[in-house]
Amino acid sequence: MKRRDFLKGLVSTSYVVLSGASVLAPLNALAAAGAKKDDGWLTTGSHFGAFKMKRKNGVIDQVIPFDSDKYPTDMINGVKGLVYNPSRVRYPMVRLDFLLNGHKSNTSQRGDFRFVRVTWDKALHLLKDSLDEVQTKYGPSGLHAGQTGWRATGQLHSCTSHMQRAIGMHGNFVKKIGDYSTGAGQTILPYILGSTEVYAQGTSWSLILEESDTIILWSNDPYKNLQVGWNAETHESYAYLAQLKEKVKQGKIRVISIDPVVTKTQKYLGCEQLYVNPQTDVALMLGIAHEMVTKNLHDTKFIEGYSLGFDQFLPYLMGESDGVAKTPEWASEITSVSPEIIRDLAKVMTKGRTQMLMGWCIQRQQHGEQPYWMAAVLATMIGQIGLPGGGISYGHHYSSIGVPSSGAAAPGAFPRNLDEDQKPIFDSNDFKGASSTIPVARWIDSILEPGKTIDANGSKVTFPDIKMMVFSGNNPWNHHQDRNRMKQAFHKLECVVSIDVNWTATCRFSDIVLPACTTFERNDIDIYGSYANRGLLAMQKMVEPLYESLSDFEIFTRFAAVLGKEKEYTRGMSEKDWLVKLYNDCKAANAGKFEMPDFEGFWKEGYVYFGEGKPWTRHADFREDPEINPLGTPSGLIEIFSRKIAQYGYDDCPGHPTWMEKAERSHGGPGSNKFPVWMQSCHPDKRLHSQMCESAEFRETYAVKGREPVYMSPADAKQRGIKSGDIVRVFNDRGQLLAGAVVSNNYPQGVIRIQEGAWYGPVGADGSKEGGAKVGALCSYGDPNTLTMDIGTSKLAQACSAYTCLVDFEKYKGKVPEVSSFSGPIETQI
Ligand SMILES: Nc1nc2c(c(=O)[nH]1)N[C@H]1C(S)=C(S)[C@@H](COP(=O)(O)OP(=O)(O)OC[C@H]3O[C@@H](n4cnc5c(=O)[nH]c(N)nc54)[C@H](O)[C@@H]3O)O[C@H]1N2
Ligand SMILES: Nc1nc2c(c(=O)[nH]1)N[C@H]1C(S)=C(S)[C@@H](COP(=O)(O)OP(=O)(O)OC[C@H]3O[C@@H](n4cnc5c(=O)[nH]c(N)nc54)[C@H](O)[C@@H]3O)O[C@H]1N2
Ligand SMILES: [Mo]
Repeated sequence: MKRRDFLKGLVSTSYVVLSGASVLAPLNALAAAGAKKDDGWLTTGSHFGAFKMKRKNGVIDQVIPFDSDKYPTDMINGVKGLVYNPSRVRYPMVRLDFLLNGHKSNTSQRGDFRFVRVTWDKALHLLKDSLDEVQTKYGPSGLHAGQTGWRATGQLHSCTSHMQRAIGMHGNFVKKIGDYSTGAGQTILPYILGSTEVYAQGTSWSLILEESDTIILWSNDPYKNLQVGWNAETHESYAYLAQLKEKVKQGKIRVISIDPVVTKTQKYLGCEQLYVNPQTDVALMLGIAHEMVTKNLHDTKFIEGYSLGFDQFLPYLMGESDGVAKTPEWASEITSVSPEIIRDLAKVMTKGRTQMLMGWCIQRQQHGEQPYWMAAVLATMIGQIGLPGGGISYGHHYSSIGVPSSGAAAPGAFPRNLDEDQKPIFDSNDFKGASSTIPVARWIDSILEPGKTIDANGSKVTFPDIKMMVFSGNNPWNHHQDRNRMKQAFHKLECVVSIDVNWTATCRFSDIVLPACTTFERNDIDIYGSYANRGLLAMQKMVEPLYESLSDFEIFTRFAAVLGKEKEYTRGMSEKDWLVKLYNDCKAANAGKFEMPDFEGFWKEGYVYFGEGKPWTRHADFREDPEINPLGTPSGLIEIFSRKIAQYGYDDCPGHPTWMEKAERSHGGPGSNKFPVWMQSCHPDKRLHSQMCESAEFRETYAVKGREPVYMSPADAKQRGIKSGDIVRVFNDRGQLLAGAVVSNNYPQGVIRIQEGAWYGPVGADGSKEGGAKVGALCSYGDPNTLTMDIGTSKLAQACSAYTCLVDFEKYKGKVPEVSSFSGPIETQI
């Protein structure tokens, strides 16, 4: 991207994606009342990219990508629907029985949709009263406000930070460690490769394109997943994928996608597809490794010079320690990949330069640590770690990893924690013997089994007795597993608070709901290009906050005022003051290196551009000299055997990578007699998790009869008398949902996909919204987490295992209930 092209991005109006029309009438009027005069194009950033927007009659009318964005995502067509949609939270609201009975309310009514409108003042005082009650009765272990998620971009308004700083001014609370994305990977890889790897900058795409002979996409769909980024995406990675497509066509690079399903990337690149039985990749990798050793294809010099513990792993691989040689034949039985193909893979991967690109999905399953560890062992045996276009990456599908970083200093953010000299009102750190930090995906366990002690990453975690939860910028009734189990846990909570833009299921299962405005209704600044850090974007307010919604900054400034701590919270600075400060601090940090205009100049232009970074090879320094540049592992080397992990003595995560059977596995594995189908709940093509599901018109572009699609093979469909467009009931012993069938050759028999982020919309047996509160309710829209299993990956990471999940499905013959997900609460008067 040249500077000239980038500049053009801000003046062109040629690429009109959307025109006005079809917003809700009352919303229209309100927006118009609040909006300023119509002016020209404004700029903004979002997870979906950098846009320009234009208003008409006070309403956002056109949304177009920056000209420099040559690969804008389709999701730009859903952006207006993020602002104007029927699910918006319009006013502060309180659950009916909570308003009547407070902490003694009937919590089994939670989720029955009945809410009462209250004033902001009332809502914020209720929040304070609840916090007072919990801190007084239970102390900080009674409060969990530590979940995080994909809040809107923006360095100032990052909403979870606002919530945590403000709640922290009242008292301490339980926090989380890790995340749902890479929970197993980020825990195991520091032992193996010395860093989390998953969030590290990777070898530049340009070098991969120049040097690689073979690229293995392992459980990896970058063409789908690079549409969004942690910050505003430039979508430059797509230019590299386009070059890769060309090289595949010319036969210059061989790309193999190892995946149970045909991915969007595989179709785009026109590359090879290798089917593997779900959850069996470790067996496949072991089979490949066995063949490498048998044929002496592995790089013994690299193994000796750069790694530790191959000799402790070898007896397991060859079957001397457990009597089972991990031969291609053995692997074939488990994986359904033929021994010939496994042998060929061993040859192909050790001939020429091979770049392994791992996706994250295979570590979101039981024993999810193992495929990442074993993949690192394979890469070590190939011996190309630290070479351009060789070795292993765990992140090229994510947030522009592989696009060189500009090297500029990024702007700071609004502080999440208290300032050093600040103290909370309830200044206690007494967690009553329980842990103050718990693995991110184990919070429902904690609510259900307070006081229980579990193993986690070499330590013990004792579950706190959580009585109150506060959520902002994440949607746990999207992201967590097993809805019916969640309901049971929520019955035990005295108070649940949600600050969100929309009536998500999390809001509907809360007691106090506070309306936040969208990112398009406030001013902010964003990093342009996530890892590439190409520049800074002005996020210019498009319209005033709709209804009674407020920015998160404003919500928690008001709450801090209720605590008598407004000045402490804001440091006496307004939104504008903060933006200027964040900008000027960044300008000072870049002085002499990257030129930045003054704030006013930046705001007028809408962006600052830092330019391109230099191509770079991951682990090159380690390869050059492992003594001077050791890895962050205990030995400084790649640890094929980890003494530290072995010393933990975990049965589900021993000292070297190991194939272990799963609690549930399709294709002949445990549980497949009863529920023969593996459900994968991959990341959505046309959403960011649950975000944009609310965008009603856009949702209709992929929904089937108003339901979330369930993708299935022709064979499975035929066997059950199902055709595309039918409404299907998907079920197991944990739950049931309705979804709309899409029959597709991309799916093999025994595998279905329902994308995560489909809004949970439970209804009772009579089809009523109220009935949705009950355990066992039917999800009317198709949230896959109605069916997933809520167990930790292992005693090491205790991470999310959503992909260890078997189901069955049938054509739905009952009366089809209305979808309850999107219409908000049942407004009730008292
Ligand atoms: N079955 C299954 N489950 C999964 C996964 C899977 O693959 N399968 N993936 C997991 C992964 S990797 C992840 S990252 C998680 C994602 O889980 P989450 O991060 O919880 O998902 P989001 O839907 O992005 O939730 C963000 C919420 O923040 C709200 N929000 C956005 N902007 C603002 C704002 O400015 N202010 C406020 N107050 N709120 C705002 C949105 O409306 C939305 O409700 O899901 C996990 N769950
Ligand atoms: N469009 C879009 N992009 C996103 C997101 C989004 O919500 N929408 N979310 C972002 C976030 S937070 C994250 S964490 C990443 C997620 O990144 P990933 O977790 O890598 O993404 P997925 O697309 O869920 O899964 C990738 C592939 O893994 C395959 N797979 C699943 N199980 C197995 C298995 O057992 N073996 C093998 N070999 N393959 C398997 C799936 O079929 C799929 O093709 O995506 C990011 N990008
Ligand atoms: Mo994620």
